[in-house]
Amino acid sequence: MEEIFARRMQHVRASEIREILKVTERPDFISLAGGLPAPELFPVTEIAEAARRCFAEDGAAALQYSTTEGYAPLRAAIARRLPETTGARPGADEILITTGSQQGLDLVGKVFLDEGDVVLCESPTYLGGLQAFRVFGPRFVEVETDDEGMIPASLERCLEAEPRAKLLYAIPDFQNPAGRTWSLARREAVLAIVERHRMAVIEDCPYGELRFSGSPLPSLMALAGPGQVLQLGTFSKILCPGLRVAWIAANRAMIEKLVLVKQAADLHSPSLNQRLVSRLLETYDLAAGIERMRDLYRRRCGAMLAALEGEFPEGATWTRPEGGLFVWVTLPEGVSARDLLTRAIGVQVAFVPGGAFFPNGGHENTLRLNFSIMTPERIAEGVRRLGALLVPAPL
Ligand code: N5F
Repeated sequence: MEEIFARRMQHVRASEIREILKVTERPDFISLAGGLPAPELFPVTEIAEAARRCFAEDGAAALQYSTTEGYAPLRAAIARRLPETTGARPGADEILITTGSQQGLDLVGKVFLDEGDVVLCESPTYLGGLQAFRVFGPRFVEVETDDEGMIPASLERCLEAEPRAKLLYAIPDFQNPAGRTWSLARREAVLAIVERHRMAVIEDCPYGELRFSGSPLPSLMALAGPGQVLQLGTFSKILCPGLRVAWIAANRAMIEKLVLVKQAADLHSPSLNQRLVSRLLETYDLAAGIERMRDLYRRRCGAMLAALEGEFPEGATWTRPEGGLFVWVTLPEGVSARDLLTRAIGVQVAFVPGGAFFPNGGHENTLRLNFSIMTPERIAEGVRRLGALLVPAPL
């Protein structure tokens, strides 16, 4: 049977996050794995009320097929919000509604990538981005990163070796998985390099609004010349992920291409969900909801950092995020995070081994810890159990 599958399926692997999620659904489990937003902050009553208004005011239209570009009032509302949230200033016709940013990544891959094309990415980078692009058979070239973000000298070296690279995939705010944020100087330096090449920057911004310390920075799209950056945004982490409402902001020429592949993918994102989010934005104070998330995640991140300080062995290091959902841990050389996960599951704790976030392998001594979904007590207990697996008998 294998021979009837497309060759591209050889590149495709299951997401380790999705696989681990299956285990962590058990209620007694301490999950430091998936980047799930805290469900206690989903505005369930307000969403129910917005749904009621959709049916009362729009009736059958909320259940009908609709345009691929997306529900016009929602596109306009997103275009109005972006100058405040990322500093980007697209028009409403430069917004395409997608079914999650995950679909945005798939559409970008379809529009830009032929087999063998080069994608430059941060090392490490979001494994769902790798999964979406991998189907199209690109080569991933990893650009080195440090606590200030992508390292310009490393990007220069990569572009000297691969001058025809097509895409630069970047998550400048509270990166997944490393939790790091690019400094303003790095944003400017990277854009200055990219401007000299015919390539597009894919700026993936699901976490930008979840800053709980430090000062906000302009996005790459806000700083770049016209047409250089496509920015992906989503309601998943600032409202709730289950509605699967997200967007791509890009110039008209790019949006037109993305619309063509979205037509083939799903015709349009769910009409009801788009109208629901649009109604919600008219009545619900989203900014206040995001403020509550920031407060909660600040406390949870603090609990995780304090627990790591107390429980993890000498030689382990970790990042100190100013926002987002993740802390990135580097264990001493030679310690395998995958082996640690096998033992951690035995004591009811899960995380994502870091190796999955490096497209070309290696870095098996790293791990991603999520702090958004568990209470501070359970975070502390989870980190304590992991520390106990590491301390007395190092792997
Ligand atoms: O599709 P959407 O808008 O919900 O978000 C996808 C997405 C896109 N880009 C980045 C950088 C992301 O971090 C995400 C979502 N990441 C979560 C994570 O844990 O890494 C997804 C967890 C849920 C899952 O895979 O089931």
